[in-house]
Amino acid sequence: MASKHSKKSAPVQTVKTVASQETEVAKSAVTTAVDNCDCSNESDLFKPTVEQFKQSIVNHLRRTIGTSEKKASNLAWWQAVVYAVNELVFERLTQTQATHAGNDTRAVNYLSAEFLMGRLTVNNLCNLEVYNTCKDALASLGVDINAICDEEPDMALGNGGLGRLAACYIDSLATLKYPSIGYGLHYENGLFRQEIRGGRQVERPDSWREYGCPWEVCRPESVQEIPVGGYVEDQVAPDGTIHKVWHPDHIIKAVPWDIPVVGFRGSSVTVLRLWESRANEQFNWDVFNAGGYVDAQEEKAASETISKVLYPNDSTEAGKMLRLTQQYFFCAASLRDILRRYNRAHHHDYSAFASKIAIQLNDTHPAIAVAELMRLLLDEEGLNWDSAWKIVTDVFAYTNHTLLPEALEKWPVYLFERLLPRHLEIIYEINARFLDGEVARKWPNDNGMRAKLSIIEEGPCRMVRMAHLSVIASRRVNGVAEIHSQLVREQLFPEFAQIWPDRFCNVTNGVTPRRWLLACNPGLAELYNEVSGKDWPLHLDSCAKMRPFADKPDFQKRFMDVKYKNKVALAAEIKKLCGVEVDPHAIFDVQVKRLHEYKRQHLNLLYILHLYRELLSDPTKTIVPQVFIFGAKAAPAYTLAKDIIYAINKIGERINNDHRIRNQLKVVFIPNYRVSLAEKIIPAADVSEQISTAGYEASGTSNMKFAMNGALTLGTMDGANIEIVAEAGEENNFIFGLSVQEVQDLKAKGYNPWDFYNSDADLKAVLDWLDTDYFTPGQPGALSSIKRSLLDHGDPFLVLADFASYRDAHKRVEELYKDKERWARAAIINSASMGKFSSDRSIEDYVHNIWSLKSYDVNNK
Ligand code: 26W
Repeated sequence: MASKHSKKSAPVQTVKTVASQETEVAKSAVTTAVDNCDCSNESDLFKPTVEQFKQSIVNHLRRTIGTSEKKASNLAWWQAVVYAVNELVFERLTQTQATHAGNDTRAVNYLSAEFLMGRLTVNNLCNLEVYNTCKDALASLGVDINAICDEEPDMALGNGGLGRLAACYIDSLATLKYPSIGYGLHYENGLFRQEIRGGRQVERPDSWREYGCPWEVCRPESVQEIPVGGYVEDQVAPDGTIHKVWHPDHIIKAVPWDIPVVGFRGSSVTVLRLWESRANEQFNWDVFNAGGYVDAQEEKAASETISKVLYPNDSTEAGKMLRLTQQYFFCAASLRDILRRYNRAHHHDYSAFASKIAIQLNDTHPAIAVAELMRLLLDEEGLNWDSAWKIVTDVFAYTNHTLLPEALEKWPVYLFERLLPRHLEIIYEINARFLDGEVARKWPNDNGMRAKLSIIEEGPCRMVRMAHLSVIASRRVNGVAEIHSQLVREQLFPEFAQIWPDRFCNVTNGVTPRRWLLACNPGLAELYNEVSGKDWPLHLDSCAKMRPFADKPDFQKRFMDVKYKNKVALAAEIKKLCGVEVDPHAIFDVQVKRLHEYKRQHLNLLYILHLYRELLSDPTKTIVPQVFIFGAKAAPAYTLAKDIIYAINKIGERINNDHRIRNQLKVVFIPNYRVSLAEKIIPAADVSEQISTAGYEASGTSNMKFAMNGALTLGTMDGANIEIVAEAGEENNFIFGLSVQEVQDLKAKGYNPWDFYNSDADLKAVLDWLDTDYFTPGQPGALSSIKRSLLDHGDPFLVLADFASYRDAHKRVEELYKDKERWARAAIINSASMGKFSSDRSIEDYVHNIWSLKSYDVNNK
C-alpha cells in the first residue's frame, strides 16, 4: 500500500477562501443539510475549494494509487478521496497534538476491547464541512459520491452497543476538544459477516482491510514489547527486601495503527490507537538459529493469532486463553504507551501522574490493566505498594454495561498462572489488603462476606472475578442509564456500595447526532437547520425549537415527507437485499439489534403470528398495512438465537407469499446488520421496537437514534427507554409490559408460563402453530425450540407474561397511525425531545463527574 503522504502529490493550498467556498456551494444543484454545513464560517479550519479538492483527489488517484481517471474503479476513487481528506485531518491532528503537548494537558485514555466505527468517509467529510465540496469535485470528474462512499467496508470492530458507544464517545471527545485517546485491538477480522442460507445464519469472515484501510496509519516508532507466560522469581536484595522478577517465556510485538477521528467543524482530532500483534523476530531468531525453523514459524503464527479475530459473543464469556491474552495484550501495550508519553514530560516522577491521566475501563474487558499498571509501577518503576495503589485508584474508573450474570467476566486462576503469573500475585495482594482492610473493618470475622466480596471465587475451579477487581480499583463505577445504575448499586454490588457509597454514579448513554442525524438523515437535518439554526449538531437541546411546529399541518407534512422519502429509499434497499417488495405507505416497524432472548425478538414474532392469524381468519379484514423489519446477528454458538433468526425468515417467507392477506403484512429480515445498514434503516422507521424484559437492557442506544429520527418507541420501561419517554412523553410512545419491580415480584412469587398459555387462546394458538410444518413444509417441529424455551424451559424472560400487553400496544400503534396528524405530531415531538441523548451530554457528564478534564481550543498556527 502506498504511503499516506505521498511526497509527489501536491497538497491542497492552505489559504482560507470563504468567499470562493460560498460561490461553490451556490453552484450546487441539490442542496442538502450536509451540504449546507460546508458554508458555515463558524470555525477557522482551512477548507479547500472545489477546484483544490478535485486536484487533490486526482493527484492521489494518479500519484498515490497509480491509476488514472479513465481506468479508476470505484474503490480507487474512494481511496483517493480518503487520502485527500486525510491531508486535512492530519494537518488538524498535528495542530491538536501540538496544542496538548504545549499545555501538558490532562487526558482521558478510553480502553475498550471494541470500537464499532462503521464507515468514516461521509462522517469525516461532514465533520470537516467539505461534503458538498467533495461531492461537487467528484461530480465534475463524472463520479457519483454515493457510489464511491458505498465502497467503504465497515470497520466492524465490535459486537453491538458497547462498541458503538465507544465510537460515538470518540466523536464527542474530538468535537468537544477534550485531550483524549481511544485504545483497542486491531482485529484482522471484525464481527463476522452474516449470510442467510435457507433461512439460517451462516458466519463468514469479515476482512475489512483485505485491500488496506486508507484511514489508518502505522506508527512503528511506538511499537511495544509485551511479555507473557513464564515464572516469577523472588530475589532477595542485600537489605533483605524481596524483589519480584518475572521471567516471561514469550515477547510479543504490539504494533500501533492510528485512526484519527475529526470532531465537528474540525474542532480537534482524537486518535484511536489499535494494537496489532506480531511475532518478535529478534526473540525468535534464537530458536531459529538453534535449528528450530518450524518451531519459530509456529511461534510466529501463535503471536500473530492474538489480534486475528473479534470474539463474536456479546453476553457469554468464552473463558478462552486467547481472549484473556487479547485483553492483556492491548492493555499492556496501551499502558506502556501512556507511561512513555507521561515520562517524556515528567521523567519518571510519578507525583503528577494521577493529575494528568484518567483511564476509563469500558466494561471489565480491559480490567487486567489494573494489575498491569500496578506491576509497571512496582516492578519496573520501583514505587512502593502504597504509592502505586494510590495512583491506580486515582486514575481508573469503570463502566458497567450489563447485569446478565453470564456476561460478568471470570477467568480461571489456572489461566492466569500460565499466562500472567506476576499479575496473579498482584491480584492476590490487592484482594488480601481489601479483605483484611475495608471488608474486615465493616464486617469483622464474617467469612461469608469475605467469600462474597473476594476477587477470587472459591470452588472446584477457582476464578478471578474481573468486576470485583474493577470496582475495588476504580474511583468511580457507573451504569449507563438511571435504572441500570440503580440496579448496579442496589443489586449487583450492594456491599461495595456500602463500603464506598460515593463511588457509584450514573452516566446515561448518548449517541452522536453528527452520524445519527446530520449524516444519515439529510432531509430531517435540513428541517433542523431551518428551525434551530446550523449549530444544532453541537447543541442538540436546541432541537426543542421544533416542538412548537409539531401542531402545524404544513410542517407536519414536510416532516412526514422526509420520512416517506427515507422509506422509499429503504424499500429499494430491501428489494435489493431481500427480494421483497414493501409498500412505503405501510407502517415500518423495526427491530434491529443483536439477537438475544432478553431482547425478545420472539415476542415480536409471536405478535406477527397473531396478526397473520387474524388476517387468515377473516379474509375480508382490512388493517393498516405493516412491514416488520428485522436485522440481527446471533452469537455463533447461541443455538436458540439462531433458531429465532430461522423462524423470522421462514415465517416471513410464508407470509410474504400468501396472497390471501393482500400485502397487508410483510416480514423482512435484512442480512448482515451493521452500522452502515443502521444508517439507512433508522431514518426510515415509524416504530422502534425496544421490547426487552424490564431490568435486562442496561440502556440501549438504538432507541435514542430511532427517536431522534422521528420514530415512536414501542417499548418496555427498561434502560434508557424510561428516560426517553420522560423527555418525549408517554402519550407520544407505546409503553407496555411489566416494570422492573413487577418482573422481580413475579419471579420471586414463582412464574409459570403455562398459566398464560392455558388462559389465552390466541397465545396458545400461535405457540402451537410453531409445532406444525406450516412455515417449514415437510419439517414439522423445525420451529419448536422457541415454544419449548417458552414453556418447558420456563420462559426466563417473561415473553408470555408480556404478550397480551404487547398485543394491546400494537393495536394502539395501528389506531394512531390512522390519524396522520396525531402521528406526525408525536413523531416531531419525539425527535425534538432528544437533546439529552447526544453523546456530547454523556461526555460532559463523564468529564464533570469522573474525568475532570479541560477542553483546549486547537491552535491552528
Ligand atoms: C464477555 C462477553 C461480553 C461481550 C460484550 C459480555 C458483554 C458484552 C457487552 C457488555 C454487551 C453490550 O454491548 N452491552 C450493551 O452496552 C450498551 C452500551 O452501554 C447498552 O446500551 C446495552 O443496553 C448493553 O446491552
